[in-house]
Amino acid sequence: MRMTKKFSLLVFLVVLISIIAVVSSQQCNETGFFEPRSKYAENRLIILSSLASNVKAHNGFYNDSSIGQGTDQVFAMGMCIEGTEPTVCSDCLKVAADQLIENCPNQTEAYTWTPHKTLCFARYSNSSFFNRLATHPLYMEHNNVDIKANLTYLNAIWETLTNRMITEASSEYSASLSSRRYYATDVANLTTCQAIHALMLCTPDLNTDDCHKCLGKAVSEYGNLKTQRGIVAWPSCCFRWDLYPFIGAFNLAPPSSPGCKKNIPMRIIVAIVVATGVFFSVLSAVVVALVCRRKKTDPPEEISNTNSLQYDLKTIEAATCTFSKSNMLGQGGFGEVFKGLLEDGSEIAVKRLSKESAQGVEEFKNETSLVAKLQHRNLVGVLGFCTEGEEKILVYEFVPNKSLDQFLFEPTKQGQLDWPKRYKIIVGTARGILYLHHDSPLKIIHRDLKASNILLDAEMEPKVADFGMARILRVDQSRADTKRVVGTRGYISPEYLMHGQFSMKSDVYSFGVLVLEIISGKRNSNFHETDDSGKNLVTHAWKHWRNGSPLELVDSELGKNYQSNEVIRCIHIALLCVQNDPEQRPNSLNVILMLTSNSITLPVPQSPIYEGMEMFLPLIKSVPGSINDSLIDDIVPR
Ligand SMILES: *[C@@H]1O[C@H](CO)[C@@H](O)[C@H](O)[C@H]1NC(C)=O
Ligand SMILES: *[C@@H]1O[C@H](CO)[C@@H](O)[C@H](O)[C@H]1NC(C)=O
Ligand SMILES: *[C@@H]1O[C@H](CO)[C@@H](O)[C@H](O)[C@H]1NC(C)=O
Ligand SMILES: *[C@@H]1O[C@H](CO)[C@@H](O)[C@H](O)[C@H]1NC(C)=O
Ligand SMILES: *[C@@H]1O[C@H](CO)[C@@H](O)[C@H](O)[C@H]1NC(C)=O
Ligand SMILES: CC(=O)N[C@H]1CO[C@H](CO)[C@@H](O)[C@@H]1O
Repeated sequence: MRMTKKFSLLVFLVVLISIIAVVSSQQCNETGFFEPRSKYAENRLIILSSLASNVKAHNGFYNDSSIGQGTDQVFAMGMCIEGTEPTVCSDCLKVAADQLIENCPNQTEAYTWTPHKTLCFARYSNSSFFNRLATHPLYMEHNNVDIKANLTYLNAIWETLTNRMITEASSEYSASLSSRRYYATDVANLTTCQAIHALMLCTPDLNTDDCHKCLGKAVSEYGNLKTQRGIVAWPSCCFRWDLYPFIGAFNLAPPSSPGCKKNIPMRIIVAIVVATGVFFSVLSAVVVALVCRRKKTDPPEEISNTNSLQYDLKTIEAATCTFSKSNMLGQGGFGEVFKGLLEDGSEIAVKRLSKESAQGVEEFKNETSLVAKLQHRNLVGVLGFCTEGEEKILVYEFVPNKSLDQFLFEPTKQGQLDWPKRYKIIVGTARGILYLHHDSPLKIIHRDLKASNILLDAEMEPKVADFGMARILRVDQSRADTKRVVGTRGYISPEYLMHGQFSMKSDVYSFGVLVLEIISGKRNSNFHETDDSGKNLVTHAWKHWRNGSPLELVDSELGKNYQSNEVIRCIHIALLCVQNDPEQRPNSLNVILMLTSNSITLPVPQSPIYEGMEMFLPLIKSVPGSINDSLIDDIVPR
């Protein structure tokens, strides 16, 4: 009984998502426009409104030129992929026609390939286009995530697959059943649990040669980019691929490998809804309200709530190709991080914790469930966990754009960070920290804020990663184990480094360092200025501040393209954050206020230089491991 209810909720969510996630691949021809109340406008509406029922009545393909005369005549075509059920086909064409009417309000010509429960096609024009190859305008869409594979190998697989499919799709032989349909679907294995699924389709009015040409052009248009999913289309043909089977073409057939068990956690679905925007967050609020209401009337559901955060190891292994090297994103402080792809197509990041953590399984589950409740647009979302045998794994939302350090300190990428983007990253990061310190139910001290822990999403919005690890790994919250300082060289506040004392003010210190790095484009940890006796970026910034030349600090990559008062204010705030005395540093709420309101007068910063620091520097320098990312684990304070 309970299973049925849960299942129906899941179905409801899936339906909800398929309704809201209709992606349209339509192109309005910007070469000609008609008048709003013309005869042509009227005829177009008539022909598009009846297209769905006409295609349904004509076995999945229909063309029409019977409406209007002369300059008012409208030519239209509609079709679904081979074998689509008539009602599914007509539903798809309704969506397609609606989108053409809505998105191409006055264009004389347009087409669309609409993936809605199947793939369907609609096109109209004021001149006859039947039997004619048309490769304008182009529609192309792909995600920005590359297929992770050996490139030589991938190119070979891709070429074999697409050539095979073009031949298949454009041959008369594939023209089957009731009418000629140039159609092919195919799969090419990449690894034991990854395969490229692809579809090719031409409109049936073309001849074989034109279909062949059209598909060849679509494949070469996409070129050597190899992203995980995408679509390239023209008015005459369409090429679509994905690492997973997609609706319509593969009818959501069981996945190619038996090891890849289907298991879509509810939270992922909710997460997708949330990620889709403000409108959808309202919807998800409804969903959450539904779930919560159900929980109240149905107490045993509470237990399965923790379970819904739990992933089986099988699912994680399938998603990451059993933690393959090609899926590895990096080595974090607490274990390796992998990119994963779930079967519903959603992307995750998986942190496989090092086995040494002595944490008990129940504690781990409880703490992770608590940390998973922390949700903010400037935090990387925790989706769940997996514990089986020796494994302890955290599952995170996948953030596409890599980490801040990879932009900030890479000569080839620095140019992408103009001042408005850097400013947005500073403010967003501060908001994330404010949430952790003040607004979240747990009041978390991050303890390891640094550029590599700030991830950037597709809009370059920063998301703080790796928070709550002290809780999850059961490190004492109020005082560091005096033998173990967790943190990264260059970002650790003096009192933490020297005495193992940490507080929210140590995070504020790290934030200050981060801001100086964002402004200067230089790392605090391996900062070298030949003419400067100060050993690091903080003292360098302080020196320029005192000399009245703060703008000397600014990354030369920015040239003169920044607002100097905004930059100076940020440097000022950063210097307040790195003051030696933790009491003097602002808290994160003040940091946000100072960043966002110019009417607040900033206090005069005190020196960041810790008297004992100089003598400590040789020791810090001798910390083994990589300069950039090493965790200082075993500095024993004197
Ligand atoms: C179709 O419309 C375009 C502009 O809207 C016009 O230039 C062209 O002459 C029209 N063609 C026909 C056959 O009516
Ligand atoms: C087409 O419609 C858009 C808005 O719907 C309008 O801005 C544009 O001027 C129109 N173009 C012509 C040529 O009528
Ligand atoms: C768009 O316009 C171009 C050039 O006029 C033409 O070749 C093409 O067939 C048109 N596409 C559609 C969808 O009508
Ligand atoms: C990539 O694959 C090709 C062919 O399968 C192989 O010859 C080559 O050594 C591989 N390269 C790497 C870096 O693994
Ligand atoms: C692809 O992989 C699946 C499952 O691993 C296997 O059943 C199938 O035969 C493979 N196909 C090819 C062409 O190797
Ligand atoms: C199925 C169908 O209606 N086919 C027509 C499409 O248009 C061409 C050109 O006008 C006709 O010859 C077909 O009969």
